[in-house]
Amino acid sequence: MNRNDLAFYFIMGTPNCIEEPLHVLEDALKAGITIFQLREKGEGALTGKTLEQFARQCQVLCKSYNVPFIVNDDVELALKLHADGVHVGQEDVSLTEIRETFKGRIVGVSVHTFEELDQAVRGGADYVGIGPIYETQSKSDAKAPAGLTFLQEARNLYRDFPLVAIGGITTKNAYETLLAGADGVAVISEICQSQDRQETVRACKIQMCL
Ligand code: TZP
Ligand code: MG
Repeated sequence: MNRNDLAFYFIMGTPNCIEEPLHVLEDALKAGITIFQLREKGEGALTGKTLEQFARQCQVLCKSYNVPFIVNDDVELALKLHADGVHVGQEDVSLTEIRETFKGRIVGVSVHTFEELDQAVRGGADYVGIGPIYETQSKSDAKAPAGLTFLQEARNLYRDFPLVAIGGITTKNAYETLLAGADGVAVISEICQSQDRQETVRACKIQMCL
């Protein structure tokens, strides 16, 4: 994968949005997100055919902006849609099971410990998500905020492995995660809850010197 694509990682599902989800995504794309993950979770989340249809619409939008389209958790959907990649957590299907299937495509893994990080790197993940760095409202089963320490330590251990900071990332704190060693930030609510999404993405990118 192109590591620079991780610089501004937008994650969204319909339950995260206060306005029409496809408008939310298009605003984020217009303003310059570099990769997108469909994470359809929580109350009112789409399922089945409706989810597939929505996912396809997101995919078409991403393609038109030349932005990679990643599917969270749902490996079958990712395969069916020929998504650019898949992102899995520790409770999802194992990396060993999917690495071969997603050959040449992006596989991301969420990690919280050195052991998980080590397994992801050895198992051939393309990047890992590290978080929550700060307090988040967007993940019901989120672990306690870890601050920047684990991210810094991960960077010291793996000088050259793609790391993405996630959890409570805002325009104000995005840059410090880059200083701590992240290649990029993954953001849900800062964009989805914004009254001016394009401005939020642009402001965040300026803060990160992107
Ligand atoms: N994984 C760790 S924190 C988190 C996920 C999916 C949620 C991030 O959302 P927000 O709104 O940017 O804090
Ligand atoms: Mg998961």
